[in-house]
Amino acid sequence: MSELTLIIANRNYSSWSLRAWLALTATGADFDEVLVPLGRPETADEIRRYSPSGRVPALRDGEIIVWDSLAICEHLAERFPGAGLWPAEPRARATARSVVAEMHSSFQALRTHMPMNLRASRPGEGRGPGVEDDIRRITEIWRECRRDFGAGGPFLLGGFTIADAFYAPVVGRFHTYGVAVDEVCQAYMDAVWALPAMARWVRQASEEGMAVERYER
Ligand SMILES: N[C@@H](CCC(=O)N[C@@H](CS)C(=O)NCC(=O)O)C(=O)O
Repeated sequence: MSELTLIIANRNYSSWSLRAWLALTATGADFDEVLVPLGRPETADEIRRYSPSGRVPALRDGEIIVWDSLAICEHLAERFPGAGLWPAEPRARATARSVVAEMHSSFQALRTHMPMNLRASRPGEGRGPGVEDDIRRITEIWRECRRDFGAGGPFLLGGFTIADAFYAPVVGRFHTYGVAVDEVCQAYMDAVWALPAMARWVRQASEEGMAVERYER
């Protein structure tokens, strides 16, 4: 058994799980995984066995339990300082932290009207009130990060960081709902989609079954 266990939910739906899983995978560390299927009578009790908030993801690191995707990513950045989960350069790091915090605390319209469903293809759907504003702000973040900090690689701050882990579920949503973006944003989306860890998660999501009716409306 590994020292690290990540508790996640269905890959197809759980955008919060995807963030933590991508960050943990980027460390290169061995870890065990527990997947708690959503939408079942036993789901709440099962999650509470691992996570005091009753939400996943949660990370068990030896005796330590960390919950909430942002806290998990911070824990991993501290635990694996060589993994580059935050950019080394202070201005880039401050920007990465800011765009991560913005993603964590905003974009409610996008979450509501474009729930992550990696298996689905719903081009043109999901344009509820406020969604266009969220898309505008997200693509502005992507363009500015790529322009100011992207020189060292294809991701928001160049190399892969927690910022990309946080925006990866949006890339999944834009695929599902057919959101058209400009060239810069498309290149960024392609880089995230082609990331081997992301490709693996998406493939596993397509194979996992466990459809939950309330997320399939
Ligand atoms: N802010 C939390 C949100 C986590 C969250 O809402 N997780 C959902 C799964 S995607 C959950 O645990 N839902 C429990 C349920 O639906 O029973 C985070 O960043 O980890």
